[in-house]
Amino acid sequence: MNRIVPTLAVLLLAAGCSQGPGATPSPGAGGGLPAEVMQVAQERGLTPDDLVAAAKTFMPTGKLDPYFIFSSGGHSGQVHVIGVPSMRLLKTIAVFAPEPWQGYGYGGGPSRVLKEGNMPSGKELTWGDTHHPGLSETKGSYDGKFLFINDKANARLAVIDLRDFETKQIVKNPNAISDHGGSFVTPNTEYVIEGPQYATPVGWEYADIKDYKDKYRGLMTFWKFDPMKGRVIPEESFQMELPPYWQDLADAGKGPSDGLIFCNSFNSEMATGGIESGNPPFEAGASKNDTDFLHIIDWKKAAQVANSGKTETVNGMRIIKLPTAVAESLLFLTPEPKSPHGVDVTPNGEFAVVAGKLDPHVTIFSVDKIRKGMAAGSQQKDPFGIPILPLDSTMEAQVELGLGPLHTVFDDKGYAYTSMFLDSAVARWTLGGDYDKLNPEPGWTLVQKLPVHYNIGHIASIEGDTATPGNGFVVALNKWSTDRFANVGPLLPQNFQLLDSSKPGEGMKLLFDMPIGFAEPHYVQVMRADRLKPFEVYPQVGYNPETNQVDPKAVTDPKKAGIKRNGKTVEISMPLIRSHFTPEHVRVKQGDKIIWHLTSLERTRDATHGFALGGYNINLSLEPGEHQTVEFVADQPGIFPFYCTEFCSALHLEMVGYFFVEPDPVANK
Ligand code: RUQ
Ligand code: CUA
Repeated sequence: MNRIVPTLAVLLLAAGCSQGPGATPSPGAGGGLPAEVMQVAQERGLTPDDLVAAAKTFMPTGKLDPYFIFSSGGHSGQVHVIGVPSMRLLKTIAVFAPEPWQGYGYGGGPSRVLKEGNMPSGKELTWGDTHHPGLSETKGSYDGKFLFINDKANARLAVIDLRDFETKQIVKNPNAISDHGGSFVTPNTEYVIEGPQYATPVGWEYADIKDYKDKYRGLMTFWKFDPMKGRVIPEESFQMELPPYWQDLADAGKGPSDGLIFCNSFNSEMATGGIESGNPPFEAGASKNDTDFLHIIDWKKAAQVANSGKTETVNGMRIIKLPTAVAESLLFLTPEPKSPHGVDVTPNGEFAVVAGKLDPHVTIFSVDKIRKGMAAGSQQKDPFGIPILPLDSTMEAQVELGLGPLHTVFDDKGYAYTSMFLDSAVARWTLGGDYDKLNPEPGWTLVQKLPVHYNIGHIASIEGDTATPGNGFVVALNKWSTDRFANVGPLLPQNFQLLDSSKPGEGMKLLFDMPIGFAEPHYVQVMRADRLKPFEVYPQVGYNPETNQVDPKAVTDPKKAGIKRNGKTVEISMPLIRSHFTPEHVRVKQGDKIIWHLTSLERTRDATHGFALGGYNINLSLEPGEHQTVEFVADQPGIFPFYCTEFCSALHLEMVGYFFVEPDPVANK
């Protein structure tokens, strides 16, 4: 054996993967470690670091991950739930796109949820570009109750209930078509914020691009959230007009910055493109100036102004117009280095960290200085009359990190972690101010840069965007994976890399690569698993996840199963339990309106049934206790078996029935 063996043994022992009490390993060469470990390491060419990484991430069967990643699914329109540190995919939640496994969008309640998100014109939308998941918060910490996510392509917001991990509501922004700076919540989830991206005329007005400055606007939406109902209340929500500067990411203040929202912009030049007509292309026009504007919005005051009626209602939504926002001192600007991307508030709420794609620094703004500037006002104004607080009056520090800093998260040891897109690295640096004492290095200092593979976008740490971050792990969300995985053709997966950040002195280490073969996740949040208390089965038989109540039409008593005809409407009441639907013969006539109530009587965990009706594009997932109603017109005559799509028992294949649609002789003449 070569000299790697004793090193491995020591490392494995240190990592706690020697035999525990009760274990009966075979005696091996490595100080009590099974000889097989050494042999495998030799055969596979594993380094000591590899073995430690494996020991830190391996999750034995039946053991549970202590953290959950809630990941945007990018333009798959979904959300993914992943365990940390095992990086096992636990669930995909359908949000903006139909998904048959969950019976999402194939009849039943979820189809209604999807429909709510259609365009105001009625145009159907069946995909979304999810960017930023936002977990609900109480006092600035995740409370494990709800998850929100935005759709950048169509300006929509979805509400997911973490009791059953299902999408309950999609709201279409009534006045905008593009969003980005959301979703994120105010510290007690009073509002869910949906910030804008590409400016357009408000509320589907048509205006030529030559009227850009006068007619195009950014629009920040404050969706009022009712935690008891678990729904956004559009009537109590409001919007605020912003200048057409292409607002980007945003974050809500907390602690001393509670009440404020910070929002970047990257086209304060108001470039309007048109390369084909000899104009500077957007990429040049929108990055001409050395600085753009960090927007500071007083949302608490804005809510008061909205509620006092100083708004204009457009398409049912109250809007604080830009002149009102200026007159009421709701909006301030301060310059920030050119083409910024992320703005992230430190856990103590004292600083906002801005990372500029084209600037090698992170710029740290002091909330105290900003508040003083807001109180004093400024003679300097932008073309819309918005006061500009000079950069030297609001900035606290700058830290030079390298190329392409994008986003920053934090831990409980006074460190910040910034993703470096162009460098393909994660930069760890120290926070100053009150954080200065927490770690050995002086404040505002770069301490490590760890290469990642490759082109990192967002970054996440344990609850690292809250008032109470943890520590131990950082996740790098890499856009490119290039050579990290086996070739699966020219469309490559993204790469989530798990980093060990638990030992500052030793620096961060790479632990694990997880291929993400389902569109580009932008942001993720990592939450402690013990904050969640999801249902194991629905709490009562007949529970309708759409309403979070027992459905009045639920068939909780098998004796009430049956078929009722009323004119041309046929109502079917169908309970299901292993391994039958009752009734098994459903006879209707072509052209009948069908209202089909299905109730799972199961109380056993994981005893899910499906309900598939071939030829009618219907497929439901009925979890234990769940009730759903499907409505459709029996417009195709014929004999259609309906069957269960989950292998639920030994007699699963027998869980079937026939839907007889008797032809209408007149219609078929
Ligand atoms: S944004 S990295 Cu929505 Cu950074 Cu994608
Ligand atoms: Cu029920 Cu298969």
